[in-house]
Amino acid sequence: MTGGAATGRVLALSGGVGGAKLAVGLARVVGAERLTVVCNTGDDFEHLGLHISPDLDSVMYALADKSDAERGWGRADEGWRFMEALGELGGEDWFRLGDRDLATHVERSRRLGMGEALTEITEELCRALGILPRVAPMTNDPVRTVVVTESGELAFQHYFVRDRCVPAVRGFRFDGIATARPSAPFSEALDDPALTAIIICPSNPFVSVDPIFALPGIEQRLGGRRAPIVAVSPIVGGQALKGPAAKMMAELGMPQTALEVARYYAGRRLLDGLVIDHLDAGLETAIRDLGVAVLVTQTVMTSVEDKTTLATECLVFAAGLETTP
Ligand code: FO1
Repeated sequence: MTGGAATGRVLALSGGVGGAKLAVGLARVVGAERLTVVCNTGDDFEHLGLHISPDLDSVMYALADKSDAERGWGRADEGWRFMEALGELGGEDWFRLGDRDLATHVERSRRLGMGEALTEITEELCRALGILPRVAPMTNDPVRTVVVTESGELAFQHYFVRDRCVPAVRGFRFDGIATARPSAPFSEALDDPALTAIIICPSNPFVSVDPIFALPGIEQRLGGRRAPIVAVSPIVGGQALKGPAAKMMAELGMPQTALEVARYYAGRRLLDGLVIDHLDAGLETAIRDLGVAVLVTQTVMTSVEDKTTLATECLVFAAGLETTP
């Protein structure tokens, strides 16, 4: 690795499954004390009397090497006896909480109920799980993503899990965003003079990254940044690697391409460089024409080596980018 990225601090902005994969690579490359991973909390919801933070969970389990590789969410070596028993009782079983995973939600909810902040609870859960990089919610304040669909408004997890992303999307709303304040670790990372790269993980731009950008003051603070912003496209060859990003783009009347991802972020001056897959190499010139630098590489992460390689490439790429605040 070259330049500041080898010594400076790195801020990663992440949603759930895809973001968690790159976070694992960054954690191996950057060094724990120099990495902060800020997670979307727009997906959070209250369910069965518990507070669930799906993106924090996905990132924590991935960094602790406890996530289920096939599902991408939840814990490996999981049991489902709680869900079976809940189903027998006629309870709500569309959102699957594994027996081990349940412990996280119970403990987090207990502490929230005692008045502790999500940031501190996350820090302690991370400590207990042996996670060294700083993992933080984007805010301690409640923000809830609402998906506006052709069949009405749906709370995010109802749209995503219960209704399996079937209703056509018309737009999004982040309830609570106007009064939400960035968490202390997020603010500290942004203000850190040693910050050398901001990495937008390959997460859904509309429902994973936008809630983070929509926090009051964040876009302006990013506009005055010194550190370059590099995003990894979550769209590869016209498909989302995971989740409904491509389907959402089509329903919103946007072409389902990495070029459109570049336009989406760069239109708000929130992008200096985009990492795209070899499959999308044909879009390189068009993305450069937007004033966005491009790195073409393998972005599909299957093995730990893929995650580490992509993380290294993102940081080297960022180190080579000039920014004009
Ligand atoms: N995703 C699903 O598709 N089905 C589930 O039943 C489900 C349960 C679940 C429980 C805890 C948790 O932390 C995440 C869970 N997820 C589930 C994943 C989650 O809903 C999404 O991946 C994210 O919200 C999108 O980033």
